[in-house]
Amino acid sequence: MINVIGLGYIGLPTALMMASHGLEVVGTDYNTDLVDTLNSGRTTFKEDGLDELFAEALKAGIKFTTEYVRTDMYIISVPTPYDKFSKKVDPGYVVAAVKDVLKVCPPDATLVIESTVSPGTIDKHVRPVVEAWSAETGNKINLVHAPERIIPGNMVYELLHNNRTIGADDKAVGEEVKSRYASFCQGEIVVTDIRTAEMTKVVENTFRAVNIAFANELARICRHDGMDVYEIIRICNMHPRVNILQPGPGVGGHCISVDPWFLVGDYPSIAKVIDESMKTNDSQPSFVLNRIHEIMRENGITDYARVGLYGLTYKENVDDIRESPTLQLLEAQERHLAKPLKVFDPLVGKKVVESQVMDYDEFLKDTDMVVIMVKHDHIKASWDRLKGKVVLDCHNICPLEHVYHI
Ligand code: SAJ
Repeated sequence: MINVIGLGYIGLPTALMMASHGLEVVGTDYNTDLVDTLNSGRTTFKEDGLDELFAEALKAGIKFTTEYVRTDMYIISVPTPYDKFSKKVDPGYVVAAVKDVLKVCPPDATLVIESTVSPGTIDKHVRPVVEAWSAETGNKINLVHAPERIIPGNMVYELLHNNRTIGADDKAVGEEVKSRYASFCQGEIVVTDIRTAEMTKVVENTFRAVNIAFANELARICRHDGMDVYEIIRICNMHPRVNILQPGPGVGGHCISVDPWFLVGDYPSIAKVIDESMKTNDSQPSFVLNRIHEIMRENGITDYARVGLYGLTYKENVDDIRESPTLQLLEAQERHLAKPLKVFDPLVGKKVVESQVMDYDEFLKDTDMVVIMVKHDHIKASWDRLKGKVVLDCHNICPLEHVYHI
């Protein structure tokens, strides 16, 4: 049996996937509301295919509880926030979960950490806890790191098809864990050591962050001299060895806007390119704010109440608002003591910021300028609604005439 600890964006789909592929799974989370919701037959966030997977897992007998279960394998997928000041990973939740597992697990159990951690975190923060337990009890436990790779918006597909990395102290244990993941994962599963697995995960997200920062910097260069950054990137990407990502209003989510900071925090005098890239991405919402001011001035719009931000989530077609560029923009605006711009997001059903409007009609009413912060399918379905308005399109998706870009 597998006990999955932490039923958030990664833990829940992983638990469901394993259960629906014949493994006996118990999902544990200390959040009673979340466990109650799951036990009442509802999922806790929106994701393509998740409800169907949930139904299959329920049929297969998955259980949800706030208790830790005595079993031979645990998967820990709890949050690993970072300290905004030191830029270092905060392993507090992982360490707490490991301590709780150690209270109930049998000897020789396998403890798989899925949460993203910076290289060395397991040796520095988890291993001492495990070794102290071993010294006290005379028992052994197997440590493994199996970082997830799935992208919100396409999680179910990617869980099935992505290649995976498993880092283990002991190759045989790594192979055993691999066989459990192979119950559902059709991709290649590489077994390596823990430190390498930790590093690859952070490096993958850093690669993407640096590439996005490059695109954002190009957008600024092109804005400065009136060039079309999208056309330039499109043409460059026709070169067989060039693949530049797209500029946008900023980088959000809990991965690409967070993980690269771990490297900056741990290697401040070495990780220069990464540091500058992260600063570029983090300042992108302020760059958009400046564009809003410029465009308002150009169009004689003086009243901020007539400008609306479309999109509050960190990217398209997800309901996740963590580190969202729109929230970053509103924060930057607040620093200038300005009244917050109104915001609408069709995927965010409850009010998370004061200036949020819950209805699209109401949002468009009395709005002269719309800033497309997120490219949800929802806005693409009705471009006519924006006709006659000034549009700042941060994603180059709007087909209307006379649209502004970043
Ligand atoms: N973004 C751009 N320009 C682009 C692509 C993305 O500005 O060309 C922005 C998005 O709008 C968003 C942010 O970057 O705000 C991140 O979005 P994303 O779709 O690139 O990635 P995430 O954070 O949803 O998921 C990433 C994925 N990592 C990689 O692609 C290397 C995913 O595979 C990881 O599992 C996930 O991080 C994670 O959990 O670490």
